[in-house]
Amino acid sequence: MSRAEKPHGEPRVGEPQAKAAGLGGIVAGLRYAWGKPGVARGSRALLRINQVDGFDCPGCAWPEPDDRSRAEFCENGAKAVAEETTRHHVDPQFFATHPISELAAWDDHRLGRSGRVTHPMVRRPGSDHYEAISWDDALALLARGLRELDSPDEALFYTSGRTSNEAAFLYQLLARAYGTNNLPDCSNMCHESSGVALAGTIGIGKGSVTLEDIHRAELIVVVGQNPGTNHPRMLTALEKAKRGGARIIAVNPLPEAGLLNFKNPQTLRGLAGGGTQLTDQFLRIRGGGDQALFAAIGSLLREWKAEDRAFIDEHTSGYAAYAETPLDWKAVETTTGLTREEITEAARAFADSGATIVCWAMGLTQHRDAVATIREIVNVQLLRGMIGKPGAGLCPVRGHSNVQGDRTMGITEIPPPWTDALEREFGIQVPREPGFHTVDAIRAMRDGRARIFVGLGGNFAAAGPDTAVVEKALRGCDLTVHISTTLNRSHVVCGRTALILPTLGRTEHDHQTAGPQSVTVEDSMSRVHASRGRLAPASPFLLSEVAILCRLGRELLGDTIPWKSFMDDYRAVRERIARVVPGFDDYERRVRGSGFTLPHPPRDARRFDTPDGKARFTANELSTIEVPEGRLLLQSLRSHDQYNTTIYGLDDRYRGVKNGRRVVFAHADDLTALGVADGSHVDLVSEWQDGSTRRVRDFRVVAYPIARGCAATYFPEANPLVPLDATATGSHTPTSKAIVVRLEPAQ
Ligand SMILES: Nc1nc2c(c(=O)[nH]1)N[C@H]1C(S)=C(S)[C@@H](COP(=O)(O)OP(=O)(O)OC[C@H]3O[C@@H](n4cnc5c(=O)[nH]c(N)nc54)[C@H](O)[C@@H]3O)O[C@H]1N2
Ligand SMILES: Nc1nc2c(c(=O)[nH]1)N[C@H]1C(S)=C(S)[C@@H](COP(=O)(O)OP(=O)(O)OC[C@H]3O[C@@H](n4cnc5c(=O)[nH]c(N)nc54)[C@H](O)[C@@H]3O)O[C@H]1N2
Ligand code: SF4
Ligand SMILES: [Mo]
Repeated sequence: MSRAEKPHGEPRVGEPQAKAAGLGGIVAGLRYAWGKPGVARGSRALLRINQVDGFDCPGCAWPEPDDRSRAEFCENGAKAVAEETTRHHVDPQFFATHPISELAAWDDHRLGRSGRVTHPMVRRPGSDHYEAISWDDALALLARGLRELDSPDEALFYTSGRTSNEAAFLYQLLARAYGTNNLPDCSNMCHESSGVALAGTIGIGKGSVTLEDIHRAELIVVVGQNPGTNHPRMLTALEKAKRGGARIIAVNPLPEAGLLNFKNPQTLRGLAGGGTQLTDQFLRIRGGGDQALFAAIGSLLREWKAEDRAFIDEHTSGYAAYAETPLDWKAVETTTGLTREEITEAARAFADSGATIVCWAMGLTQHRDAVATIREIVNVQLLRGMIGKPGAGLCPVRGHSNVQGDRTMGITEIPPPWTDALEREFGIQVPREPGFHTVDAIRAMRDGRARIFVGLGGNFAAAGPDTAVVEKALRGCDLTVHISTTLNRSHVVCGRTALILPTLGRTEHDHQTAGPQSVTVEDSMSRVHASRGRLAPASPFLLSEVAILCRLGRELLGDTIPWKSFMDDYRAVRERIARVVPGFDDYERRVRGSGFTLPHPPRDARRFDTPDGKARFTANELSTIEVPEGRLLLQSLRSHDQYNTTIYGLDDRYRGVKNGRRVVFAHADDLTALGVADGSHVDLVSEWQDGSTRRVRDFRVVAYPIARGCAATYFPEANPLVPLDATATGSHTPTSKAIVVRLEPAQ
């Protein structure tokens, strides 16, 4: 076992909450924010979140409304800011005290809580300690390593979704000018399935709704998403829609607090009152059942002749083949765990609605058949003509605050459509073969085909699947480099030589030769706006992401690309983005104020950039995940007290868990059938189709109102259970929501 096991004593389990947020939520956020950085720094930071002249919340990618109230943030935004503005520092003395081998045994909570890295650090071959290094030496070491590789394809350039547009654009430019498309990113583990399904059907891999559409919808279906924890301000938008008469359906194996009832902390009524009952119908679906659900809804809509014929005839192709797909109700009921009546009621709501939005997140994308599932959602929306219509559309709700922008800026292993323009603009040659996505990047390191790993943010060691394989892969590298804010596991599961390059966070003042700098980001609804940090940096030795990349670019590639001018004034970067990336004309001017929304042809004009110019219906074979007798389908999800691999605390308030993360939720009847007692301790053993098993130890069993046949535990503790080869068809996303496990008495 490479991770410290059972460090926190016994978790306490109480009743799950039926309501999200309210005063409790905001107090929890503020206590967290103010406890850490001190009242003045914390409140100053919070007042600047999501304001027109402030910084973009580093939390999630949910958009800001135009009428921003003064306190436009949520509990988790406050926690994300507190994490960045912490007064805990990881300095050279820290590393002198704690050898790497010791730190590798700490859990993610303890590592993250150690705080902000203050100096560039190097671990030299054979040493068990990081030591301080100058920026010049660190970047020269990295450039030398890259130059000495046999091929640029032996280097990996990973990105996590907090990186700004400017840094993302320069990073892909640097990787491609150097000669590789090896740009794996967190999207590969996140919404890739959405991108693939949407690009193949509506011709663009992004959602088709704006925040205004959510407010105007008649029906909103929230599938495989837990907004109360992960996109808290989405509840405000749902509440507004609800007040306007919208109906809301939630589809989830768990009755998540925020989906059922919401107390809006931004209003007096929400602070004191009983809150809004959000959900009209809750479908407690079996994990992986969503493809069948939407196939059945589509079938009913066709049977009822509830289609929008004019839309189908004018804007779509493939209807005939889709309409011929047979539906086996028995299989639908088994796969979904829902009754025909429940599904019919939901289909009625689709038939009755003149403006429907379907929202989804990881509960759909991290399944083997994720792409087919999302295509079935597209089918249903096409049937009813729900694209390019106010109050209607497709809404994949993105995770990291700029993950969508990073993709727009070319962070993908596939050369972007504007590669020719990139080549012309910078006089470079870009290889046309795709590079490695995340899972292939792990394979390449494992097999010695990749030798240098560079991470622009993120925590690859903890976020990736099959932890034992990932850790070995990273340790096998000649060099691992992390451009990071806070300490994390990937710093201590490192290559023979390793660098930590500490960088500014969103909240911090970024001063360059031309003066204070802003960066820009894109939210989940394609709105691009500026973000400017205001606080003093955590340490005088930090460089911005842009500065680090420009200094590396100069060192590695010389001044054929004007790195120095980019670093001095980010407007020069935006000027280039405007010339290369479609939709960014007049970037500098338009991004001021509350920003601008990028073009989206299906949303704006019912135009579909597919080969035949039509939105495509697809016929998808219905497949189900086989869960053998005596096994459960385990999903790994987020607690209320974490941001991905950053563990803020050990409680999961809404689900009634305190002081512990090693818990596994399962239905009481399943536990009885398995002979496992509520409160007992088990090992989780995953079974993969090649006969291999993987084990994590000592999880406290929690009887929970989850769908039958399913179980849930937290990410990243569950990651060792996900086999590297268990990926979604078509998108290569690890199937973190569908792991076949057996429970064994804790050893
Ligand atoms: N506070 C906070 N905010 C975050 C994050 C965080 O860690 N903390 N992470 C950010 C990131 S990167 C992302 S991608 C998003 C993630 O946002 P979510 O997707 O909401 O995150 P998860 O916790 O993975 O929750 C998945 C939800 O899907 C449900 N689910 C699981 N399997 C199925 C299924 O088969 N069918 C259906 N219908 N539902 C299913 C789960 O029960 C759970 O409610 O949040 C972002 N925002
Ligand atoms: N089992 C399982 N695995 C999963 C998931 C799951 O649901 N289940 N979810 C997947 C998903 S959706 C995602 S998105 C990935 C997340 O994978 P990653 O994006 O790799 O992980 P994060 O935990 O978001 O990265 C956190 C680290 O980023 C650094 N950081 C924070 N802010 C900044 C910044 O402004 N700049 C820079 N340079 N660094 C910064 C900090 O050092 C912090 O430790 O995990 C995936 N893995
Ligand atoms: S909803 Fe997301 S972006 Fe908005 S304040 Fe909360 S964490 Fe930040
Ligand atoms: Mo994500």
